[in-house]
Amino acid sequence: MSVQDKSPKVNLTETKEFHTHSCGIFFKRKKILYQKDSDYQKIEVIENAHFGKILLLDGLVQTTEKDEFFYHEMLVHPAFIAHPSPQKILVIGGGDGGGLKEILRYPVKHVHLVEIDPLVIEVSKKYFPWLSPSLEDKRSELHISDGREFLKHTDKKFDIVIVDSSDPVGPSQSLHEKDFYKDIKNRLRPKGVVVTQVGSPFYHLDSIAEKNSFLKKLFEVVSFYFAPVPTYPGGSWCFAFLSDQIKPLDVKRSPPPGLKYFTLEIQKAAFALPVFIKGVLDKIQK
Ligand code: AG3
Repeated sequence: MSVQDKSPKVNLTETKEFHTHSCGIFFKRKKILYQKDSDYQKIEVIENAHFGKILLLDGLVQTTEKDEFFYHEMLVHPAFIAHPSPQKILVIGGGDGGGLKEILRYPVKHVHLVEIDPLVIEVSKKYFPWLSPSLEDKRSELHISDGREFLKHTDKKFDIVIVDSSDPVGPSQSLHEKDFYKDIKNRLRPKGVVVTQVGSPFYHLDSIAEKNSFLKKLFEVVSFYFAPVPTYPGGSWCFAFLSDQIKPLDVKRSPPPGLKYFTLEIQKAAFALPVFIKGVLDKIQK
């Protein structure tokens, strides 16, 4: 079936994200809703006929109105159904509130969200108000700080830590390094679980393999899983589930109602490793 562009032939301009030097994704813009250089990065919100509002940081798509549920549900629910009693939670990054919205579906006691860029929070509250009520929830506490610094200074410990960083360039770079995961590990309560996004299995497999090798030295359980995210490079995204005691397929509860993607069957399926990835990850010895 051929794809027909039924959008009106007006002179729309486009926003592009390059995934390599020769390919990427483009969005015809109905409107630029916001554009500003913050102290950390270029923040943009545009409107596209198909995806609705789209948030980009330094030109990289972070979240869209239409497909955010794939990423945010898969970032949060795999850990939350595997942990015996998730009460105290830390989110590093994720200032748009999308991950927090999923976390607050559980009866958690307290969620600390550490976002380096206050403008990301402000812009998300204004343009993505369906994500951001979570930022005002009485169980959430926001910290404007670098995740690395927060971990160095906090004396708190957490049941689940979610790392919702952007790509390993710009302000998120240090959130992809071994020392950062060491610091997280020191802040875990017994049976603690960490989930972090690690990139596109198609484009970033080398960096996923590198992470695998240092993560395996830190955690007993290092399990990668996958989810479709239509607007991210390659359309499929990879996450790492890390723990010393908890295994992702030993599930403790059903997911909460009202989700659009995640189910118990998805939990099982998501951790299956495709051949080309398994080959690369298995090469690394403990
Ligand atoms: N954080 C992961 C975004 C990675 C997208 N990468 C890219 N487009 N090259 C998303 C934050 C949403 N809460």
